[in-house]
Amino acid sequence: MRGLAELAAKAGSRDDENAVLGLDLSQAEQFYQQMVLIRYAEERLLDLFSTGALNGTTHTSIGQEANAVGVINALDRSLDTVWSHHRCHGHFIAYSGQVASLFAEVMGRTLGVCRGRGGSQHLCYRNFYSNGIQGGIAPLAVGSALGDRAKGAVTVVFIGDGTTGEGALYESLNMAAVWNVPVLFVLEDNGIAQTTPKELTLAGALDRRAEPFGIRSFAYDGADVMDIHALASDAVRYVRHESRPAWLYIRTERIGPHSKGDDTRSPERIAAARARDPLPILRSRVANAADIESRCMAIVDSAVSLAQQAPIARG
Ligand SMILES: Cc1ncc(C[n+]2csc(CCOP(=O)(O)OP(=O)(O)O)c2C)c(N)n1
Repeated sequence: MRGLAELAAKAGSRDDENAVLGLDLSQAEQFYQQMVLIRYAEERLLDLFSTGALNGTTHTSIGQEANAVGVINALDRSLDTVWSHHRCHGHFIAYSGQVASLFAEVMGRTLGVCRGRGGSQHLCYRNFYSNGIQGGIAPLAVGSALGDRAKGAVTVVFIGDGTTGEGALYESLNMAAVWNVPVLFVLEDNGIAQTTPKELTLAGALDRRAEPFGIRSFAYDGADVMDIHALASDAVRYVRHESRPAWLYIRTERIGPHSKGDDTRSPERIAAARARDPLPILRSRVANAADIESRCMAIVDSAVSLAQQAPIARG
């Protein structure tokens, strides 16, 4: 086994991070690389779960990669803050480029981004935080955005449609509006919360949910990462320059199950979700897509191997 310091240095090096995120590539290539990386990493996590290699549960964002990549690339990673939830791997990878640290974390290894104690849902790295309590991150995001306001920073908080049933979200919208907090609420509406279709629990429209609080809305229905990035950039500019909260609604599709095997949707409904897969939508516009896919597979292979070599976190 190699020394932990050497493994940690390899997993956390800044240069690796930029290469993993494809920051030197054209925008289309960069976004494609990040989306493919998220997809391959999450598919591998599901495989690893089935062999008992993970510590705890996992939720994947397969089908929703364009939201993470489109929104997070509209931010300044060194200044702005991201809050995420149970379905956080895509947000985390797009923010950090830390693939080995993610695998190690979810596998309960000391090399993990939270030393193997946080697991899949509780990641903390630089200005990125995730927590599995639905709605719990909304007040935390408003507080951190208020604290960072003087720096000119923007805070983004991702939520799902089911989380619009949590009262803490509305208290957060209210205070964000009253205090002029530079926070962008991003609602990824995949139409279902675990196994409950939104029509059974949510009244009213979600795209303008924040307007009664005087919060400006931006809305998109689709899976083209370029469109999402353009709209998110407008929203982030507005939040930063006006020092006001905003609401970015994205109608999206979850292709995979809620967590592992728990998909109660009909085959037709799942096929409809697959028809809006963001990867093929961008692939046709990326010249060297096959090279990018091979690179992403190699990154994931090496991340898993690195994570497997690290000691298991104990106690
Ligand atoms: C307060 C709270 N209640 C219940 C749960 C269990 N839970 C985890 S994810 C989830 C569904 C979340 O749905 P949504 O907000 O639409 O996000 P999605 O899973 O669709 O991404 C539930 C009920 C939780 N994590 N926190």
